[in-house]
Amino acid sequence: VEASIPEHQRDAWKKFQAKPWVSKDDFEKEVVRHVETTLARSMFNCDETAAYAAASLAFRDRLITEWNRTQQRQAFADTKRVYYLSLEFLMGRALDNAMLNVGLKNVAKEGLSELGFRIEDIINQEHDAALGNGGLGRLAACFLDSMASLNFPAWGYGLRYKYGIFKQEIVDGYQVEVPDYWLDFNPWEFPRHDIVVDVQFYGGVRKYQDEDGKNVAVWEGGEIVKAVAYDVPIPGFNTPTTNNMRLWSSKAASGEFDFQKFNSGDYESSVADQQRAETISAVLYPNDNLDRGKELRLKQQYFWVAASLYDIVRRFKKSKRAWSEFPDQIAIQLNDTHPTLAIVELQRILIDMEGLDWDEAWTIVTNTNQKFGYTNHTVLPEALEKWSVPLFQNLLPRHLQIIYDINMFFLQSVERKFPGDRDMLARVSIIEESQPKMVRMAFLAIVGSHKVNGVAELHSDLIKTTIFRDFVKIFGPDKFTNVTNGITPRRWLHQANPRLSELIASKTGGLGFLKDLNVLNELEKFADDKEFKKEWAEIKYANKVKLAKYIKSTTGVTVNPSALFDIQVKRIHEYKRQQLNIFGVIHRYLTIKAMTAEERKKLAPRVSIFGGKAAPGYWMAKTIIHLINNVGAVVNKDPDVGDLLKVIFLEDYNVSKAEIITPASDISEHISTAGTEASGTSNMKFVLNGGLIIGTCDGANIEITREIGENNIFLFGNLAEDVEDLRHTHNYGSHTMDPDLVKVFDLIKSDAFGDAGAFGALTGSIEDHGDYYLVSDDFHSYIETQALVDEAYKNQDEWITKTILSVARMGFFSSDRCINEYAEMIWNVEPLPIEKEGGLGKEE
Ligand code: GLG
Repeated sequence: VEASIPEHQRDAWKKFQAKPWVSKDDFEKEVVRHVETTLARSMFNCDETAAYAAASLAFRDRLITEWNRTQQRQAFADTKRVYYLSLEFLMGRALDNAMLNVGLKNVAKEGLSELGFRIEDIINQEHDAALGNGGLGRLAACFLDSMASLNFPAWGYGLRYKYGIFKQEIVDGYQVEVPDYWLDFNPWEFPRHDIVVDVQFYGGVRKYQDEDGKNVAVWEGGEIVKAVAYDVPIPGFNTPTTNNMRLWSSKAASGEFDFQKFNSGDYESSVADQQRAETISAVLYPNDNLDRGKELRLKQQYFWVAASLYDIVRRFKKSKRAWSEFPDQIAIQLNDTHPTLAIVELQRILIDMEGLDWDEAWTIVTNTNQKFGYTNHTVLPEALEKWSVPLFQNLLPRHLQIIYDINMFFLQSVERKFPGDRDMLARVSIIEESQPKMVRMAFLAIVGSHKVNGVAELHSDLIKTTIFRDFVKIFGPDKFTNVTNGITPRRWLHQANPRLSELIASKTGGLGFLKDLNVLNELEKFADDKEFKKEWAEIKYANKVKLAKYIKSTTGVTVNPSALFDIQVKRIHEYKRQQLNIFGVIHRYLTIKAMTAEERKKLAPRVSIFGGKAAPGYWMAKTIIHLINNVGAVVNKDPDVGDLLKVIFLEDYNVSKAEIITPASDISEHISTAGTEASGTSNMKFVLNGGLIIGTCDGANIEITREIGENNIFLFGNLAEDVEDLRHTHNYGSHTMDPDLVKVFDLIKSDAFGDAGAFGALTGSIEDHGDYYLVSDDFHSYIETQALVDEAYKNQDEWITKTILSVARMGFFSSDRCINEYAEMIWNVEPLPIEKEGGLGKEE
């Protein structure tokens, strides 16, 4: 039923249409109204939490007005849309971002101050939306910001996890996980109880021929779970465009279960069913770069994909276009292989529900035009998704059949191209002939997508020469491309580092650089400007003071803001090599201990700061955290060391903490074993905030070097092309340990940092078990390069120049550039122009 108001009654609507507020008085009026009515409180019991709630609601109302207009505009224009499917959106906080993107932060600041609150305190009330693990999820969040800021008609589709990534506590040096129940109060989402999709699981497939002799497959039985939509407005920066992120929440479809199995008189089991349904969207899997193949995870994936595709198809059908036009109207980007089932689901909808024949349907799914694109984020074998065939058969029997058919047609085409090459067929088959058989999701994603991209140049080259080599031969090189990652300068410069943003604005003619980051280039001419450098250095110092205060308040340790701040914050993983960093710290500790008082005076004081979560089941990563904390406990109270070295582990690293940490770095560490980090994105954030990098030739470090110049980065270590040979010598030749690393291990083994037994597996993985991540091979080079950092830092004048030049050359790493590349190369979609007054489209 169309719910539209008839033409002749629309005048009343127009007269009373919501108008976005703009003035300080209107803002205050809205805040007070929300405190008094929505929250049922008053000025006599309005604490910071209530003020945060009311201010957020005031902004939410404003966003939703623009959101509505944007949706109307996009619906009316009816041009091609982008759907970004991601299991993770690591959004962080929304209020500060909303205020800045709509350009009303100052208004809000004054308004809140008149009402008796400091804006910083209000911002700090907000709980992070932490629906992601690390870079993959944060990339999705940056992309949403860019798509809205560039006026692309684009939606994000994800899952509304009740529990986001766990909160990390450090107890006696160990990581302890605490659930993150973040939905207590979330003013940023709009439940759409009218948008509900039935999603089917289990059951069986009945096949028969209809009267016309056509083969029909019916997926029947099993159970139904409901997907309820929750919408989150995504405001663009300095544009009325406000896009949508739609997150699905699972709910039991009571009464619609398979009644044969369902004993309706049994209360206990009816509650169990309820809970089982809600379990689907209950919790984010806390693994980064690791696939565990759990059934519930596959359930999450299908639940989310089925609901999203249903929604996309429904929207398409409203336009009454022919199916053949589907690819002209819709681009779907698969963020990693997690949403690969979308390819199968679309084929299923077309052949089983819409009655198209296989070829017609498969042409729509794949060949015709820009449709599915697949972004690969890793080459690590343990992260490549595979699903066991028996598990698949049980949960999604019809999809498994379709996958087998897709594979059969695919292998036939390979056979035609490479007749008789049986090894090739076995290598590229979507079904791995193992025990049990496995569905290789990346291969399915490649076969069903028209473009496959890596996330930095080296990574995109590596996927073509290693894991997807055969597919380049089969499909040709053009199917594979690169889109180097980027970050949104709105959050990662303007919001996180307001003083730096202001200084840049004052020299480049306003905030234009936030929309065209290449404008930063104009800073080059200030790289030797005394006055400018002084201000630049003052801002860095102030950011370090702020972090030092934070460190003091959370860890109790006093650090000197004049020391060199050396930061490594990211998920804890052996391939990211936090162990290399902490071994380097221990080496520094040994060096200091061996020095005379005179020698110590010449040393540059350093604060080594770590942060990051370990996956709960990743024992080695947890051991690394434990070692870092124990080293800190010893070093930080050693009187011989004093201010020369402090070791800090910051608990519960997340997006809002990154906003404090990133602007305070002098040097940050991006030291993965070459060839393992697909891109990295925090490397970009640190440089954009005036910090330098110590890093390996890996991921985006390589392109950062190319952009900012090799004088402005500290590179070390073996190259990706040599890694395999080195591993081979470790395993089959001799593995000689670096002598300095041996001394470090000796100290650990002397129980200097607590019972050495706790660290045996860690040191053993390097000494005795092949040193897969090349820690010993790179140790010498790492230590030497850290010494170069010490030297360089002593010359503050040159250091500051380096940081200014680096920032000036970072324009390339804006996620706006990424989105434009995706739009042009992969999606074939154009932005929707905004009419000047920001008014409604013709529908008004
Ligand atoms: C991955 C990679 C990172 C990459 C990020 C975004 O490990 O190197 O920067 O995606 O593409 N799993 C990830 O976080």
